[in-house]
Formats: sequence, C-alpha cells, structure tokens
Amino acid sequence: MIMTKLKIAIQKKGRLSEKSLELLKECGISLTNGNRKLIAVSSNFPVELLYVRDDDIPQYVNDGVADLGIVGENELLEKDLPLKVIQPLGFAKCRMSLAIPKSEAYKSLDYFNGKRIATSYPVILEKYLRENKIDAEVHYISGSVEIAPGIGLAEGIFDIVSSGSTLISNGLKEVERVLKSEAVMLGAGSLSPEKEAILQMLLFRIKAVLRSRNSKYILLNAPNERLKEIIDVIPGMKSPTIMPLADGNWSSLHSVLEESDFWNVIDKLKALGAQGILVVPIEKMIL
Ligand code: PRT
Ligand code: ZN
Repeated sequence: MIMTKLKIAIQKKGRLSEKSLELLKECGISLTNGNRKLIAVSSNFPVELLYVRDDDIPQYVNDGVADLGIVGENELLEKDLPLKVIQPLGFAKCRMSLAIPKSEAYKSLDYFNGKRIATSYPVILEKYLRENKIDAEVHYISGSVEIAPGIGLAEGIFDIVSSGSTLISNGLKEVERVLKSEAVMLGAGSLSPEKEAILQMLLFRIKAVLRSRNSKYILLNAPNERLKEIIDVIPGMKSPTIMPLADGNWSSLHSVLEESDFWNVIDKLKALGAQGILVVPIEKMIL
C-alpha cells in the first residue's frame, strides 16, 4: 500500500530555511534525512520535504511538483501565479520599499517620473508604478540592488528592507513603503481528499504553535481590593484563574496575554499593586 504524503517545498539555504524547519519541528514532525540533500521524509507524519531555491518554490507548487511551499509573500507576488496563501507564518517579516540617495530632496512619488529604478522584483514594481501612474524605467538586476545608484545604474532602487541598515550604509534613504511581507504557506488550490486531510492536521498544529509564540502565560499576586481592576487590564481573557493566597488579603491570578501587549500591560499591573509577576512561555496553545 502506498501511503499518501503531502509534499512541501522549503528553502534549501537562506533566511527562510532554519525557521521553516523549526516550525515543522515544533509541530512534532521529525525528519529522518536532516542533511538536506533534496528530499527528506518524516518518520512520524505523512509529509515529504523538498529543499529548493526559494525563487523556484511558487513554480514547483504551480506545476504540482510540490503540494505546498513556504516562501516570502514577496516571492509569491513577484511570480504572479494562480496560487493562494494558505497560512501566514509570522517569520521573515520585512517590507519592500523605494529608496533614493539620501542627499536627494523627495516630496512625492512623482519624483520617480522619468527616473531609472533598479530591482530584483520587476513585476511587483511595475504593477505599483502602473497603479500610481508613474512613468519610470525599471532595471532588473538579480542581486546587490543597493549599489545601483552609487555606480550610476539607476537613480533609485526598489528592494527588501528589514532593519534599514543596508540602505544607510549605502547612502540611501527609504522614501516609500510599498508592501509588507512575511513567510507564508502557499498552495495551488485543490488537493486530493487524502492530502487535504493531512493539510488540515498540519494546519491545526501550525496554528497552535503560532498562537503560542504570540502569547505568554502570566502569574501574579494581586491585592484583593484591586482584583477587579487588575482583571480588566489583562486583555483577551474573559475569566482568569484566581486562587486565594495564605494571606487572606491577596490572591494569585493566572492568565494569558499577547506578547505585543506585554510591556504596556506589565506597567499597568505594577501601578495597580500587582506583585511577584511571572511571565512564562507557552509551548502549544489549543483553543
Ligand atoms: O538562494 P535563494 O534564492 O533560496 O535565497 P535568496 O537569497 O533569494 O533569499 P534570502 O534567503 O536572502 O531571503 C529569503 C526571503 O527572506 C525573502 O524573499 C524575504 O521574504 C525574506 N526576508 C526577510 C529578507 C530580508 N528579511 C532581508 N533583510 N530577504 C532579504 N533581505 C535582504 C535585502 O535584500 C537587503 O539586501 O537584506 C537586506 C536588507 O536588510 P536590512 O536589515 O539591512 O534592512
Ligand atoms: Zn531567491
């Protein structure tokens, strides 16, 4: 009997590879062939991994060589294939921006009319220019886009920005943020019922992992007379656990909070008299 396996294409080597593997590992998927030849199989989950260049992933999924792929949304947009995002994955976050030499004055997008812009993402850039009625010349280069203005190849660039330090060290400034990107799981649409069932199992696990990454478990001691106010501060939990302490004036309160709210909430809790605040990571979170 042939066991159906879901084929997932992931980046062989680069910014996405470690995080993609880590996510699958946190989903409890063990890989037998860890040395990333071309294909790895799992010993405990019906998936097979294909290690390839990220640029090729959308095409592989479109051709049915792989059922799913993990790539940056930017790569998916650039390929312009009839694929869909099945699940945003929350890592490799970045943006795609237009940048120009920092000495240049910039008022609006009109600046780019009649100018040359270097990029590795001509499809995304041309669409953006068309939508904004800007008549600029797009120069495709496959890498080191940030050096283009310095060597006289273009007046501006369109590239991925994360911290912004690459732009700064090349004497450039970011003038328009065109889009945001993060790693996504993509697919071509229809899967066989067997593969669809595996995908749903996988998505259940991925969502539990992602939810837990974004949440912290919080334990604190609260003076009883401020308990109500303290409960109001902890968002997203209708009903935190409250346990009496041996000292009858105090209670122990347990809840879950979003990582992004963390410092904000902690400051408010302290101001309300909470003490002994412990914040611990959550490994998996099933709602
Ligand atoms: O070899 P292969 O083709 O598989 O890999 P690759 O070299 O094409 O891609 P890789 O591994 O560099 O990036 C993979 C994906 O990571 C991208 O498609 C993005 O979705 C995402 N990502 C997130 C980034 C960055 N952050 C990033 N900072 N991709 C590239 N960069 C580069 C950017 O091109 C620029 O040169 O980093 C520089 C900017 O970084 P800052 O921090 O200086 O602003
Ligand atoms: Zn690439």
